[in-house]
Amino acid sequence: MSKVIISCAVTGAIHTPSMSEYLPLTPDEIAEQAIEAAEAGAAILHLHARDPVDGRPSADPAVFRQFVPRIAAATNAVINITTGGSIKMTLEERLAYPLAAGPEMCSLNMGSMNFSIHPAARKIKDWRHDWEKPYVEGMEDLIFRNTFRDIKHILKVLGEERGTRFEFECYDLGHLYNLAHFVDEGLLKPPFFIQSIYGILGGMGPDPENLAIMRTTADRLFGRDNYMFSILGAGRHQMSLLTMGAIMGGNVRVGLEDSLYLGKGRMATSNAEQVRKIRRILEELSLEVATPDEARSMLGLKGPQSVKF
Ligand code: KMH
Ligand code: ZN
Repeated sequence: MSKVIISCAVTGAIHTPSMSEYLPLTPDEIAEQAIEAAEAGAAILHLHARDPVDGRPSADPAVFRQFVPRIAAATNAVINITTGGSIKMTLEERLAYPLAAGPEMCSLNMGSMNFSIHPAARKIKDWRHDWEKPYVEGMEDLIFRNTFRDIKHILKVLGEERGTRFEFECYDLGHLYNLAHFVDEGLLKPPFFIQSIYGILGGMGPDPENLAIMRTTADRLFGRDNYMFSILGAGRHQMSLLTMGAIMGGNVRVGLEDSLYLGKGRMATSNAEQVRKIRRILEELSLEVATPDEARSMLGLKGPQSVKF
């Protein structure tokens, strides 16, 4: 069994400030929690930005630059910048900072889809900011756009032109076939880092059986040696699906982007708390956690030298 890569998705663009007091919003909070998560064992940090004034998702390179350089200076973790941004952003907005920075890794979403947490709005009684309620409820009528041409464009301008490699975010079985299409087009080099995602409303559900379907399909499409399997379980499904995925030989992704909880009825007070919990589980299973440099060699990353954070 090779070592297990722990990714941590620190803040995202889905949860809003009123959903958890622990969700990092400002550049200081994002930097502090990302550094703490790396110190706890996260080898990859998946990063979004938020407006420092009111915590709404932001794609502004000037905001990213208020925390990404600090994280890069304080840790050796792989910095993975989202190209997903928020469901309301244009592709041009989503790519602004990744194109300027040319990171070792970016996320790449493998298909257009419905992507929503609008039912969560019913649980919030008083919202901290005016933007939150319409943002969350508005997801019900939005499409998270990732056309074949969008994906081809990202592979070219980030992959080919900047040496960036990708966390391929696959929310459904069909997304694996989309990935295989780009392999057939000769636009991708293995190993492919497949982030299989369960429990997002609009994607496949959090049934354990789905991990086996994704794993066997990826084996058939790519060959076991040509991809690294990782598991992202949304919300309350996070730790159980990650545990199962690790036993299957997969890697794991935690973080408050994906779940605000540490366990049943218990809010996570930080990203690092979730990293420490999955690390305990992995080590109890006699699995070793990969260092950032081990993750780099497992994934064929270029190293941080040429990155312009
Ligand atoms: N915020 C979601 C709509 C990614 O980072 O690439 C998309 C997302 C995936 O967070
Ligand atoms: Zn993300």
